Amino acid sequence: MLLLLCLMVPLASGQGLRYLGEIRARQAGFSALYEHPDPSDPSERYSFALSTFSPVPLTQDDLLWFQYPGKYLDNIAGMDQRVLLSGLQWPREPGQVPLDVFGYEALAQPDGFLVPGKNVGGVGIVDLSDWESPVYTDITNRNRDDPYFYHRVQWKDADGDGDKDAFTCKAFVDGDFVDSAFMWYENPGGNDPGREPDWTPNIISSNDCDTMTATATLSAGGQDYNVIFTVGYFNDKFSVYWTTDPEDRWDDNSLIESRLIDANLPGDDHFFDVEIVDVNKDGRLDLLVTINSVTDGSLVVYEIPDDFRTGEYVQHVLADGYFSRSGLQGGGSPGQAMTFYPQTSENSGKPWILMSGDDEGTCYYFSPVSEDPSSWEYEEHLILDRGPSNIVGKPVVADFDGDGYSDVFVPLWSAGYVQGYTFAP
Ligand SMILES: [Ca+2]
Ligand SMILES: [Ca+2]
Ligand SMILES: [Ca+2]
Repeated sequence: MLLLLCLMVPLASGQGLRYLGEIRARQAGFSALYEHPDPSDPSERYSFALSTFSPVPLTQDDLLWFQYPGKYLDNIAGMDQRVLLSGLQWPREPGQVPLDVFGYEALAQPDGFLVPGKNVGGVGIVDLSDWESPVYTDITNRNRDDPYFYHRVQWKDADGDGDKDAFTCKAFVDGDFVDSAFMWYENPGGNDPGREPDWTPNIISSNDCDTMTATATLSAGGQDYNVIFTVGYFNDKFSVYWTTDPEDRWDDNSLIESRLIDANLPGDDHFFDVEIVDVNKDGRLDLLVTINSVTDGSLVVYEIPDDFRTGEYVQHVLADGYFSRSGLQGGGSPGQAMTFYPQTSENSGKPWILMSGDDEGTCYYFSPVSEDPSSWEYEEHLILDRGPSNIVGKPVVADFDGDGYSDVFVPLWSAGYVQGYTFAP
């Protein structure tokens, strides 16, 4: 018991990161940075959304909103926390919708997950043009067919009509049975497509991607391609998709190609998430990937070859040995990882990495040991350890108050808090 009480206090936060405090937030899951257009004050540049969820069937969940948290770094418990939406079904990662999609500020909120009674998901658009009364519209029509869940949306014009369509992956999982699709929903255009339900679905492929995606522009054979990397957590596949259409259209499947990058994970390991970033600062983009596992999860990099279509993706393990302590079936570690700079103006060197331990109940950051591009060595810093039976959600990092130092918020799902940290001295 004493040990547990000790663990309730954040452990030594590693050099440079300072604990600020915590605020109550029940079942805090995925947080998502939101950048306000044209802020008048540096502390009003960022807010963050936070999905919360209960796995209990037939309950309903909230999407929370933290308005200008940079104004509250000296009073984390007093942060401006609001319920943006209620009535969701196990919501996954919220995402800011680019302003040019609808012409107003909006979030995409995918929802639904494994448990019967909560597995009928969709993708909702949250119209934020009136902050006092957000309007939710399901563009996927969750009652159309089987109970699919959704995790993330990318915005890209698939059919060349000038409006951006919603690329996503959906999955239906029942025991060992998986049915999933990489697909896009066609933006219907017109006056206000963000208020139009039931966009037309277009399936690109089945049983490859089921959860996360990331986009990049890559050159190969003297040509630029806007590519989409896809994660198959349940399918155990990690792939890249591109179109050979000269106008970058994705509405003819015969012109879409894909390449399986890796499908050789051992045992109960699963691809979790990917960020596309030049990790080792050699001038070439890399894939920062977390591999979630019950027993030996890892943080890895795949170097993107000169030709992403044909070359070899060389893997480097940055850190490993993470394991689930939640006691939950299907639990694994680590969760998601993202790059950042502790001082936002000093961004010429290798980026640092923030990583959630997920079912390990931890959160970490990693600093590069060397600026040598051939070095993949990192020093691991433990930010917090809530002990066994704890799950930590997706953190968010940015300079929220505009003082030049990055600040970090970590959702503690089981404990029901969001903790704040800063790299400011
Ligand atoms: Ca379109
Ligand atoms: Ca690189
Ligand atoms: Ca700051």
